[in-house]
Amino acid sequence: MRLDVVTIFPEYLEPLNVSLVGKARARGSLDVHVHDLRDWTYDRHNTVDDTPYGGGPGMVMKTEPWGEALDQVLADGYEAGRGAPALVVPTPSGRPFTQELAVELSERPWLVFTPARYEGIDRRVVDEYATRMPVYEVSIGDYVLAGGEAAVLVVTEAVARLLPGVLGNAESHRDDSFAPGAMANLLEGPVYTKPPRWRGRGIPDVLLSGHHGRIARWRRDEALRRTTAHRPDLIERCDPAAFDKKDRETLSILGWAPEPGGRFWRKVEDVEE
Ligand code: JDQ
Repeated sequence: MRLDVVTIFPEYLEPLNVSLVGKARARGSLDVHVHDLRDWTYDRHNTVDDTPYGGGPGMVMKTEPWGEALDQVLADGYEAGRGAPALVVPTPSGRPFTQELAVELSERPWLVFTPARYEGIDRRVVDEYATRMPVYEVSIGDYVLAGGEAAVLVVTEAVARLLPGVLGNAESHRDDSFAPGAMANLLEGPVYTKPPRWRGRGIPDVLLSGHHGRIARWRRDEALRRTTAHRPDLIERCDPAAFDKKDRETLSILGWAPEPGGRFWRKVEDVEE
């Protein structure tokens, strides 16, 4: 997979050289190129921003440097015979970046990222490239960053670990929470390793019991406990068929009961407390 990133802070993308993404690059599964947007400015001050039409605070990134940068990055890629590019535009007003979208992006041969600063990029730039290629405007969460670079690192790491051969076998065959199509998207419960006693704290007995069935049940119950506590929305949108008899028992102990349609809904008694 080829990745191009156009930014006014190329040094912010240095982490792409290390760890998982760095290994993927070293192995040849990933070819990353970071470009300085200011290389496509021609005035003395390398201007990339200007005041917003309609007034208001802050500055907006100008059309021309983005247009020239993207035209060249795209032309170079087409010349090298790469597949169809997709543009990935981090923005707080984008569609939520999910594991499902990470899988979709990981199946593309070539991603071009446009992390902005200030109040974002003049809208005409996205509108223009959207006539030529798929454009993904993505938000990595409901909080406000100062620019898109951190979002590029997040998206890149989520995508890179899905590329064939990037993770070791042990890691790659685990079934992730949030894997699309998983029956129940539950959060994972706690994990433990040696030593068996640390600062007076032991390991749950069941994990030392050797009873694989009981261990699996305990893990499932812990997953249900964590999910109801931190992400009740995941329980509410679950297919009721995802819960077996024991799951229902556990959910009931946690204060959840099925509504008439079968979906799980928090018990009224708990809401009123
Ligand atoms: C940019 C900004 C508009 C703040 C400029 C470029 N999930 C997520 N949060 N924040 C971003 C993404 C993000 C992405 C790119 C960005 C923020 N800013 C600052 C722009 C309104 C508020």
